Amino acid sequence: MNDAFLKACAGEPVRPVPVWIMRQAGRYLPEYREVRGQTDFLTLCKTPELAAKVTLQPVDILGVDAAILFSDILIPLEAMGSGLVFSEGRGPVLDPPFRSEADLDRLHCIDPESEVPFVLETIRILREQLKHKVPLIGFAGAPFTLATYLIEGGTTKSFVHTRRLLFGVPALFASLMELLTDVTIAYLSSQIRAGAQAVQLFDTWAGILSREEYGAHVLPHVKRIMEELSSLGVPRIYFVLDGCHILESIKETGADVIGLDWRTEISRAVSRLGPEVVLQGNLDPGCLFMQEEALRRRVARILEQGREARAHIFNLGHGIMPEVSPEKARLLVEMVHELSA
Ligand code: 1CP
Repeated sequence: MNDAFLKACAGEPVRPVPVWIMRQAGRYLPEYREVRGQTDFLTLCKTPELAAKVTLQPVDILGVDAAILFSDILIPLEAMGSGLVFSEGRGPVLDPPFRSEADLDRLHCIDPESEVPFVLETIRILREQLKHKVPLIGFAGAPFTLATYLIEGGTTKSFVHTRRLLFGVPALFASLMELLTDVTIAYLSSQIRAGAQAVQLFDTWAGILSREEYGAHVLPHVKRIMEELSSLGVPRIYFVLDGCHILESIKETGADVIGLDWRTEISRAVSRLGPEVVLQGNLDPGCLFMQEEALRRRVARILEQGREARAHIFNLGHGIMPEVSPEKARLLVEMVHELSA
């Protein structure tokens, strides 16, 4: 098996630098659209054979150094007792939204083996199919990011209901965060027991908070997740979008690998956090619209900065966009390998 990704996670500066792409299985791939054309998104997530099939697509088509389980961060919320639909135009809808104490009674901590068995079965199938290929990454949404979806009832730009609860009813917000932390620990532990060889915690929206608020309302929970998972022996990656202002707090979580978006320069992250950090990232997803030579220069610059860290895993700074050509994505993977060989 190609274990470059796992070595880099463990702090070994491997060459060529391993690369995978956030949201690497998805709509930019015609092969994904083909499978998705036969079924709706939730059914795809809940059918292990199909979820495994689309997980493998980017491994075979792009040549990435890791596979990431095909699922969604919102899946455990449905198992907790929330309604969940993915509507074509509006994105995810969680109904009814979480707004009061009474809403806490509708939700429970999940038993992954009985309530999301399809996720664990997908992992077992994938470990068998990936045996001679690449490692498998499991993942979950972090408590704050999950809380925003529950409270807003879906996607948002203003986060008004989340802010109203966090600042206006902090005790209730804290109870929800505690519950989501318990769920995340149970969920990721089960994924690891089923065979996930690394886990990534996605905290997409935590960057909307100030450093003070992040430290008070989010950091203790993420720290608890990292601590509880530490004995399971797999690397823990933590990704925050737009987290430049809370970088030191992100390090305090205890994650093994810190995922950066494109706004946080790798060199600056190293000078702030020290040369012992292991970093993942951080090409602007928009760079995949560049011409080949311009793209190559960007990739080379990121690889050069990555050498300042203890180890570096190449990735985009956020998910790949559906409008990107698969050929460009394949070229990116090839470039990373070539330029860092
Ligand atoms: O129509 C479709 O095919 C559904 C589109 C889609 C896909 C392909 C959704 C709905 N989720 C996914 C897969 C997915 N989501 C993966 C699969 C593995 C891979 O990376 O290949 C992963 C890791 C996620 C994670 C995820 N879902 C995050 C965190 C990462 C990030 O991008 O910030 C978030 C915030 C979600 C919520 C979600 N699910 C789907 C959509 C369109 C969204 C975003 C909605 C929003 O912007 O609020």
